[in-house]
Amino acid sequence: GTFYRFPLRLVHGVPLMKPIADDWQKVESFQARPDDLLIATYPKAGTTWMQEIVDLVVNEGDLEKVKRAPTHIRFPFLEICSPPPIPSGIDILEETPSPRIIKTHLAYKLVPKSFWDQNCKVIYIARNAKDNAVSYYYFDLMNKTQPDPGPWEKYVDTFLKGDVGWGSWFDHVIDWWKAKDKHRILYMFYEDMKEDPKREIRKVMDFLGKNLSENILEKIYQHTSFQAMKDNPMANYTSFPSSILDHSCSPFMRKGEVGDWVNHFSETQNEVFDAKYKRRMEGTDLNFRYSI
Ligand code: PPS
Repeated sequence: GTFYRFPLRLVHGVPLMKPIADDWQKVESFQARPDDLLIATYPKAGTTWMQEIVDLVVNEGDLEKVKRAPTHIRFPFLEICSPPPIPSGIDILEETPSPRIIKTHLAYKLVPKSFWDQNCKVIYIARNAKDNAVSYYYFDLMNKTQPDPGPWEKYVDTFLKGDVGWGSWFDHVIDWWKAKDKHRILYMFYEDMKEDPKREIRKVMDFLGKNLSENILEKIYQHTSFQAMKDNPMANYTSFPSSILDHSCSPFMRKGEVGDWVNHFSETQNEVFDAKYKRRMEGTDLNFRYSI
């Protein structure tokens, strides 16, 4: 039913869905293990794609092994606290044997301190703000735990204000960018992955200390293409309860492209966006591409 539509509550200034905020103590005190790998993203930046790549790198291209379970089971979602039948991420993680690969959308400042105490590796993926906003809009339509996005005409404003689940895109990408020099963080871009997937898969292999053959790299590349993942029931979220993710509103594997924003942003929206963007990104050396 549509009754979920959780409201947002601020946690240290970051809006999170109410069940996550209510259970914050549990997230904050989470105990990371040294061999945990964290895949961190702003929502809709390429999490699922990276999860599939990482699983194949870790399992050295074993295509059968990565079909063992759907994405949301293979990679526990740290802070998620969904309505039943989905158990909380923390409860699942406590039962998960090492080495764990953990998904999070948390802003850098909200990541449980134990990840840094344990010197855990993190793979962060960032996506250009305009495509990220479009993707998030469609996701808010289909994900019944998120606040209703309202009409697209207003959504760009909502997104720019950071009044969406997990907060401001700007704070997210900038704070993680600054953090990458302090910790073992591989900072990746969705646009780079689209431009040259094999080059980017190699970066992941290097970061994880896996020296795999060209043959295996080719397999990973084939299996993680947009079309292959869209057709893969273990990667396309169709096995998730449809009361929460309603693929009839918008499929999880929607377009998987760079530059779809041009089909959505009006001229005015684009001007407003660019002005705010300039203000927020000035002084950073963080650069995004809007087409490839
Ligand atoms: S979530 O809910 O935050 O975990 O979503 P996330 O996986 O981060 O983002 C979903 C978007 O990523 C696209 N996607 C891909 N693009 C290219 N190649 C592959 N293999 C791939 N897999 C997923 C997905 O289609 C969503 O983007 P949009 O623009 O909405 O299509």
